[in-house]
Amino acid sequence: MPPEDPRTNLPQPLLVDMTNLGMDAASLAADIRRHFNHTLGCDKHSISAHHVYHAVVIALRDRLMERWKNTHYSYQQSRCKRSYYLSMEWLMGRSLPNAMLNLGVSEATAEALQILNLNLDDIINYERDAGLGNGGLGRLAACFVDSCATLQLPVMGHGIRYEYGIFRQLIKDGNQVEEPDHWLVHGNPWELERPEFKQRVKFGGRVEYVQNGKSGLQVRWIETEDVLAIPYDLPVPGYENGTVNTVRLWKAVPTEEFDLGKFSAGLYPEAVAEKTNAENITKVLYPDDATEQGKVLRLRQQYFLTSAALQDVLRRWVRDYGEEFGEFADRSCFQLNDTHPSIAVAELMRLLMDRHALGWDAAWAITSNCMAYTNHTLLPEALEKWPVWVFREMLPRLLDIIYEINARFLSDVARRWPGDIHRQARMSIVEEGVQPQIRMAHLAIVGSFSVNGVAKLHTRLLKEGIFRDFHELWPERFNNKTNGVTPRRFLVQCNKGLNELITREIGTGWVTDLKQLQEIQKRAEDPGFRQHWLAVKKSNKKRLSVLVERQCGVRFDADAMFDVQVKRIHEYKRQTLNILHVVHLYDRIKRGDTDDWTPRCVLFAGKAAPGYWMAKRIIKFISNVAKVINSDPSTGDLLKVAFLPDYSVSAMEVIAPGTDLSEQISTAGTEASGTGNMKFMFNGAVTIGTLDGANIEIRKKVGEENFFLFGHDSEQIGRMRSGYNPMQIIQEDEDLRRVFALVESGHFNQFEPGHFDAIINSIKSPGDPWFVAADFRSFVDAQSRASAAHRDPDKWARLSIANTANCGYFSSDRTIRAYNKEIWRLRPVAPLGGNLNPMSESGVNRAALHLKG
Ligand code: 26V
Repeated sequence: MPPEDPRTNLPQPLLVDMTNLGMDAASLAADIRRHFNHTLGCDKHSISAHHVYHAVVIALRDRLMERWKNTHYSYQQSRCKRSYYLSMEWLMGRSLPNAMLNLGVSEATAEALQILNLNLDDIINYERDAGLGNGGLGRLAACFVDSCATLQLPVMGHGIRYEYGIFRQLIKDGNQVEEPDHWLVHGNPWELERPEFKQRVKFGGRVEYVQNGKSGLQVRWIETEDVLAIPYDLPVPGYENGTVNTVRLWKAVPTEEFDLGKFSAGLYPEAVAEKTNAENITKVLYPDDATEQGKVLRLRQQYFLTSAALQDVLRRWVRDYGEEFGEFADRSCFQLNDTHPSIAVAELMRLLMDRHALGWDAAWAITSNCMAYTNHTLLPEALEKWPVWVFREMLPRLLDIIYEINARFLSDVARRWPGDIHRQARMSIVEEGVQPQIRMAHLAIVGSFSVNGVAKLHTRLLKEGIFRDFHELWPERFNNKTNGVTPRRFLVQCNKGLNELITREIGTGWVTDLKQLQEIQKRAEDPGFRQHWLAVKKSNKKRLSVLVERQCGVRFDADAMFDVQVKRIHEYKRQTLNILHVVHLYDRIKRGDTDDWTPRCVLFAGKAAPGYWMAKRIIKFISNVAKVINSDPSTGDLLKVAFLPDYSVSAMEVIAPGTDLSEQISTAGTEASGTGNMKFMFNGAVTIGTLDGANIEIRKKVGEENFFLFGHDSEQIGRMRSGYNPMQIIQEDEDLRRVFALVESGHFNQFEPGHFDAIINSIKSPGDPWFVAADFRSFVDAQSRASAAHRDPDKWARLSIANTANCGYFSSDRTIRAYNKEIWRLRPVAPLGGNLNPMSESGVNRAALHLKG
């Protein structure tokens, strides 16, 4: 166990008189050398990439540390309102290039490494991604905290310090093979363990109600099996503004009693087994974002995170404000990233009542005024429900509270719609049935003052669809916050060429005020600028080709059109539609229909949930099609296909800059927002897409002439659900008929008969929920418009420039300003001591200048 907190006895001289560390190359080089030799104790025999990387990180971390403390002190001193972003997933990616950029020392660090004769790229590439998430929802959290720090908002993230992040994907014989991602094995120099802030989280046991003379009913949750939560803090630097916020990740460890009781009773193996039990809670990230499986361990993880986070917040509250909670809801807000942490509604009630002695009404007034819920999916199979019996065994006190919340809520519903028992059953937090279940989304909505979707269409569909009853009851609660992504990582950092070109033209203001990119729209008329633009794209395509060749052994020619679909593999995202188009192009080559051909390199990447059989079969299908096409000499340079293994945040940082055509082709009404679509747009890729999620808003901003639209819209899809006849569509479309004939002939699975029947049958089924056949024709037509446009480099340059020029709205800075204005209502707080960076405008915080926007 970590030793007890020694803070109270710290001598003053230890803390004060810190001189600020130099931000120039010489100071950095000296510190890297010192850390290498002294802190890490390396000598000429022990030189390794590992130690070099660590020495560089520690040198930068020192500089973050000063700013981290200043930020923390300024928040504390100003007694400002704070928000907490509770998320089961944090896809942070790499921290080194981000820290260099946001500290304003990218060039100085590069120079320092030159002085030391070290290679910057090698050091950057040495870092493993922090892959503590599945996809969009986890990366969104990471983009959001980047923007919060850049806007100097007092927002803290809470999550789980999984020992194993998202699995590593290998492709063997065309199939996905999963390997554990033991990302912490060599330590994580970015994290700071804070044992002094540990919390105790209870599980199991039973609830005892005792009549207590003066204070009424006293509740005791007893005979529990407790687990300790130890926080590990990650620094989140704002862009060149001196602010460093925190993402606090919790690790589960056994309590002392666990060990002592059983050890001293001679039950050594039992004691060790229980220890493992506790540690299992934060062992591994669930890699499934497709279906709710009701796994007991996952609920344990959710409660562990939520309880640790809330107790941590209340601990600080009591330290700063005492046992007085009158202003708690005015000074705290919890943003729930999907329903995963929505047990927070019941847990805050429990803590306020059982631990801080508030009555129900007071506790409810607080809870329901500081919780805010974001929904990220419309797919019914992903909506979380937990069997009541699981709750009763694992969290009996929480179940009691949920029942009470529900009883009070249902009487409100009955008052509003007397006698409408069907509505009551529909809205109830408890779904009745053979196996009653707790509907987490209903708990989240009932307990929150704000419910938001993540793109305009998504929010409208929530209000009209799955949450319709709730919207009728509380229309004012519902709001939209269209997603955004951080331009620091997904443009400045990942696309040096474009960053330099843009900055040469319009200065640096766009980095924190992305709408300024509008300025480059005019430059599209300048042939020199267009040339330059295309040259940057080409060099990024070459970088991507190197990655593809190394990983897949497929040669992509940078003169071809790079057509890219990277995202989780899911039927609704329709990688199948894309591969059918590839088969159609191949069929055209085989029948000699290649006049006015645009050479294409089609890239796929993405992980399938390990238990999602169909998604894995889709990977196999893509791989087989790729193999046949790439090895057929008649395709030559006209068509190449590759499936890049192990898609990740860092991979996207190479992929997006090298992409011409961005595939955003989900069935309309299924993709809540999408955020990959925005990363591609930043980097001058042109979208081919449906009217789904944020695509609709992207198209509106960039203009319809700069977007390749296809497919049925969500209303048409809704109407098609009855009487859908894909067989007829296939019969009547010669191209599609030929594609099916080729696939069904076994051309792509000569030695694996029947391998793709499930995929074929699903597309041919009148029950196909994703309407692949229905959108094929218009997809092919849109693709040939894209091909034609790409054959004209001038035209393509204009399309590409227009996309970057109009991407400003999709900065997560804009999204976070909206969350803050309409939900959190935080005041920005600059750190004590200002920016500390002599290289940038001294002490002036640039982001704050744009805050009004
Ligand atoms: C869902 C589930 C459901 C079953 C239980 C386990 C589990 C774990 C993760 C998820 C995440 C699915 C939700 C998600 O990632 N949604 C994506 O959120 C993005 C950010 O808002 C959005 O851009 C994507 O369109 C949406 O699919």
